[in-house]
Amino acid sequence: MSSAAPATAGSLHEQDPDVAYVIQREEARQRDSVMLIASENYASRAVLEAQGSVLTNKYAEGYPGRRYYGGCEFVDIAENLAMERACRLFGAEHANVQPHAGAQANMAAYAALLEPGDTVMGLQLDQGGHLTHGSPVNFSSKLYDFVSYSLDPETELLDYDAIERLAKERRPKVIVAGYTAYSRTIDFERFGRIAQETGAALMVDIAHIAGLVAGGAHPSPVPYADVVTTTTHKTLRGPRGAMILSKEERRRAVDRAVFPYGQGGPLMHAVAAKAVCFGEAMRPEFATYARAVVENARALAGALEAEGLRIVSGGTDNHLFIVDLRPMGCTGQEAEAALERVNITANKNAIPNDPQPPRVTSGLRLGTPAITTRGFGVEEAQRVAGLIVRALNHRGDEAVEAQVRQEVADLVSRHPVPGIDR
Ligand code: DSN
Repeated sequence: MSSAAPATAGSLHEQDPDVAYVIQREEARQRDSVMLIASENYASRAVLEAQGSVLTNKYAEGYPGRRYYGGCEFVDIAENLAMERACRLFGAEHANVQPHAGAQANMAAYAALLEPGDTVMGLQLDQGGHLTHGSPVNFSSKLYDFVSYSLDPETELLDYDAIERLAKERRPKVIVAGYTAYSRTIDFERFGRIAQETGAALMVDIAHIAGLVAGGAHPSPVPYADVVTTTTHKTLRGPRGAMILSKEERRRAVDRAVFPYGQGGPLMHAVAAKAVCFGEAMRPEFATYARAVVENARALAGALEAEGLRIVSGGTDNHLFIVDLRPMGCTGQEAEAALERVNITANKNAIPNDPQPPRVTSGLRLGTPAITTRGFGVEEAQRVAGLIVRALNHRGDEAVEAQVRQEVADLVSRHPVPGIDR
């Protein structure tokens, strides 16, 4: 008797060895390298399990208790858990946990606060902003009239007086704060005052620092911002995805801007994994983790500076910093490739007012969320600095690169990765 059931009963390894191979090799790459990409982290086994669950099979357009599909009683529990935990974790009045990614969260936040053509202020991309903060190649600048603010060229810090002057002159409807490559504490209270005095709404994108905010290692924008967007997979150490926090009065506008304006069916497996992540971030050990991320970033930056490299703005208060490679006669592109050869993963990054084009750059962005998750402390961070300097100073010297690769292997072998090594 023939069966209509598809022949898909086997494990991934049995059914599709090609894809199984990719996953196995990527696991090994993540385990065997020193991951210094500031926006990456290692999610826990529990987060991975929730995200890899049968919840991926479920359609749930709408919101808990108000769905367009039957059978939502269990995914409703997951979404309510995620919303309640997000609100408790960040002290927020409302959380929308459906955005698929940071760009979608920002698109929805703009839609909730703006009409097409309205004026918005955001930090220039090459100074540490984000594509969705008004880059000419992104929807944000096509839909809205973006006015960019920049860093003080001398100090490479946010210049709040200049931001206030620009806001008074241009009267934006929204001011965007929160960045992808800014290593200093952001004064959200001052941003709140500027927004209030100029009649703007304040939107803060904490995609990078959300875990530090949750863990008390960076001040929170929630008391001052109308809307806060974040991804959930960076310092927050959850599944790939995003969310929007807002005041209660913005709930309806935010929810409608996510669904039905910008998205269809939510990814309920990701929503459940976000609930797991928020639960983990509420534990006391997460605050210890957040502090350690910052300590490690300071140790790494300090050790590189001691070796003669220039750190943009002179240091870091958070999980990342930008190294100006010009004193080494090296571009960001060359540095990224040289580090990759010794199993240290980082990304090239523009320094403020970079003379090099974006594909080349004069800088490297380094971050410590992932190495801290696997248990590196200050001593290991300083050791990593030494390895980076050796790899860059001797780039192309195969013997030195082999030695550095061996030292990287020794270092990572002593620090198992949660979610990969059991
Ligand atoms: N791509 C992210 C980062 O690396 O900072 C921002 O979206």
